[in-house]
Amino acid sequence: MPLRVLADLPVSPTVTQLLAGNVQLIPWDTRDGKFDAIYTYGHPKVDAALMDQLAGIRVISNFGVGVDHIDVAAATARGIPVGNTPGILDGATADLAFSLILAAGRRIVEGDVYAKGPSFTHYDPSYMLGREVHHATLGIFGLGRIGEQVAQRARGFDMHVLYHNRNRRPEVEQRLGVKHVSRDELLATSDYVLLMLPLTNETRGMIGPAELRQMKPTAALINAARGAHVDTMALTEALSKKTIRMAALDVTDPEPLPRDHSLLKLDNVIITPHLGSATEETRRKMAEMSVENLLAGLAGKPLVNRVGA
Ligand code: 8YV
Repeated sequence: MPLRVLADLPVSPTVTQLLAGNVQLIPWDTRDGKFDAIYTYGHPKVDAALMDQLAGIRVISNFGVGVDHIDVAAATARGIPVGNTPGILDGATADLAFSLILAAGRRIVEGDVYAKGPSFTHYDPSYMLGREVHHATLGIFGLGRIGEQVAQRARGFDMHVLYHNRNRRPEVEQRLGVKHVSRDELLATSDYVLLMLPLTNETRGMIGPAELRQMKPTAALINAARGAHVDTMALTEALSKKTIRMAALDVTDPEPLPRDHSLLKLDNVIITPHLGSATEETRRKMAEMSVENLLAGLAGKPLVNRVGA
């Protein structure tokens, strides 16, 4: 009998190809019969109740590094290893985060729409003035693997880089010339506030009305991590009232936003549809690593990358 893996279908053709008929992927809403594993491609919720319903599964493999949609503690308590894909997507995600910084500073998206639209009939040097990126201050919440790569890119733009982490990283401070500051100082002094940290109970809702009020009126909020770090209504209000200048978001809460959400009507927000790691090269590596994790777990072998190991 083929191994049965619950998966939020459709997965990419690359994943299907790599599985090469070794396992049968079963649609997410199916719950009958015996299951051997769970494969999460988007971010379907995997909680203790699901694990108990599918008793006997040997592994949960996630396509991606963030596992906030999976109750890892519940999996560990049940002896189920959870696999993810760290490391391989850092460069792509840092590229995307940096492109959001540039787009927010230099009004790239708005400029594109204008240049292609009916109103652009006359060049005017006084329109669409942006804010500089070079020599500006970038404040990174979450100087992990990806945050560090953003800091490295920021050096090439002569930016002053501040960061706030639970744990300081003296080696990175020295190597990249970044400065550890308090949460309050980061918010109050940064021209670009970048969220680049995992979603946990501590970080959920970390940017609310009070934090937005602490930011400079000229500042931009950049989120390339998880939408739920930010209170969406508070951000919508801050952008409408222009208490901050701009937001550039690769993630939202909820994701996607309802199509009639008021945030979508504002012209001082840029939203990309969770493209952080979406390059051909990185997606291929993510497919390979997540499939390796899945097959290892099914075979009762150690995962290539096990969360919390
Ligand atoms: C993925 C991500 O696109 O790795 C993550 O945590 O958010 C993204 O890189 C996503 O997980 C795929 O669903």
